[in-house]
Amino acid sequence: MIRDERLSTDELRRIDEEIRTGWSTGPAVDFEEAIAFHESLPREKRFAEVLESADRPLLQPRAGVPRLADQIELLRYLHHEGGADLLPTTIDSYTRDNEYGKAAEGLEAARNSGEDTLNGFPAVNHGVEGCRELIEAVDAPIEVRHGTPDARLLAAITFAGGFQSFEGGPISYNIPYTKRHDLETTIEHWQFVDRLAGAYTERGVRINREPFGPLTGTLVPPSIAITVMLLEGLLAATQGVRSITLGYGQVGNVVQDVAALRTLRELGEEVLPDDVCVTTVFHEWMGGFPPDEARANGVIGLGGLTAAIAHPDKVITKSPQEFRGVPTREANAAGIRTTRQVIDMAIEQDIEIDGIEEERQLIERETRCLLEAVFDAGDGDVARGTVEAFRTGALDVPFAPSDSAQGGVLPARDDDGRVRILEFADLAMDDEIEEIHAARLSKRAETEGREQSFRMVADDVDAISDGRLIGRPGGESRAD
Ligand code: 8ZB
Repeated sequence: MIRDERLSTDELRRIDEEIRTGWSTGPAVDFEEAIAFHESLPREKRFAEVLESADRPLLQPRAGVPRLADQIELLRYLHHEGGADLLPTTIDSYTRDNEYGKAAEGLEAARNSGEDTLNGFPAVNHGVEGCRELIEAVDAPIEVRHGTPDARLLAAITFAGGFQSFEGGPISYNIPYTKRHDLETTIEHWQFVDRLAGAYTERGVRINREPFGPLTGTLVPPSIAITVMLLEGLLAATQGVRSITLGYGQVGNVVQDVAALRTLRELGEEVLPDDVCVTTVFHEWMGGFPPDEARANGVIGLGGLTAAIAHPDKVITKSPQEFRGVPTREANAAGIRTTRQVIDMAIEQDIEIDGIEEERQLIERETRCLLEAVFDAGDGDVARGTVEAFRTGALDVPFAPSDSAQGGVLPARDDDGRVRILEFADLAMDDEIEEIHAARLSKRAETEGREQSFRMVADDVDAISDGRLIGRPGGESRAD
C-alpha cells in the first residue's frame, strides 16, 4: 500500500537508472553536471525566484511547437510582443502518453515538411542538449506544461535540460486526463518526480512545482479543486519540493472566483509546511469559449478583472482563438496583452464586492470537510487517503474520465452563476453544506420555472460559449 513517505536516495537512484535506460535520450542525463548548468543560469531565468519576488501578477501563456528553432522563435515572440513574464513549453500528446517513438516520427515529419505535425514540443526527443539550447536562447524562466500521468522521464530530461518549473501532479494529471492509469501507481510515479525536484532543491536549485488547478475545466466546485491542490502540495512537500504554485480555474462568477483564490492562498499557507513557499496561479476560463474572437476577448477580460481583485501570483492566459484550439502566435500574444491591460487598469482600484467573505467562509468550510475525509480515509496518511477517498467517492471530480474516480458529483450554477453541487453522490460534505447548495439551486429553479435536472447542467456547460454565464432556458437573463 502506498505511503506518503520520502523516497530514499537509493530508491531515487534505482528508479532514475531504470527510466533513463528506457529511451535513447535518457542516458545523457547527469545530475552533477545538470546542477552546474542550473548554477550558470542568470537570475532572470530562475523560475521560483522570479515568481516569488514579483510585485504584480505575472502572465504566462501556453505554447509548444515541434521544432527547436521554431519553439525558440515562438517563445521570444510571446516574451517580446506579448509581454509574457513567464514562458511555457507545452509538450505534445505522444510524449504525454510516453509514446516517444511516435513523437520522434512526428518530429522527423515536422523537420521534413516544415509543418507542425505534433501539438507540442517533444522535449524527451530533443533531449538534454535540445532543452538547454532553448533555455539559453530565451531570456525568461520557462516551465514544462504537459498533462502526463507518468512524467518521470520527461522530468529527468527537462530538469537536466535547465527547466526550473514543472506542471502537474498525481491527481490533477490523472483524474481529468486519462481513463486507464491507476491512481496509486500515478502517485508513486509523481513521488519520483517530486523527489527529483527535491534533490535539485537540496543542491540549491529550487524547482517550482505547479499542480494543475482547473482539473476537468468544466464547472469544478472550488472546494474540490482546492482540496486536490492541497493534497498534491502536501505530497510534493514530503519529497522535498519547496516552491509550490497552487492553481485554480476561473468559473466566471467574480465573487466566487475571488473568494476561491483567497481560500486557496490561505489554506495553502496553513496546510503546507512552513519551509514551502506557496504561490497561486489563476487560469483564465478553461471551459468552452465563444467562437467569436471579440466575445472571447470579453471572457479573457473578465479573467483579468478577477485577477486584479484577487492578486494571484500568476495568471495563465487564454487567446481569442481558444475555440479553434492551438492559437497562432499573434492571437496568443494578444490574449496576454488584453489580460495585461485589464489588470493594469484595475489593480490599483479598491474594489469591494459584497459577499466575498461569506463565500470564502463557505469554500473554506467545504474544503476542510473534504480534507478531513481524506486524512481519515488514510488514517492520517495523505497518499493512502487520496486513493481511498477517490475509491469511495468521498472525494470526487465532476466529469472525470478516470476509472479511479467515481465521477458521481454533478455541478450546476446557482441563480447568481456560482458553481454549486446538484448531485453530491458520496462526496464527504456535511448536511448543512448540502442544504446551502440545495437552497441556492432551488432558487435558480424557481427563477427559471423548471425542475433541477441534468438539463440545467448541460445548459451551464455550454453557456459561456453561447455568450452567457448561466444556462437559462431560452437564453433569457434573471429579471430583477
Ligand atoms: C488543458 C490545456 C488546454 C489548453 C492549449 C489549448 C487549450 C494545448 C497547445 C496549447 C498553445 C500548444 N494548448 N497545446 N496552446 N500551444 N501547443 O491548452 O488551446 O487552451
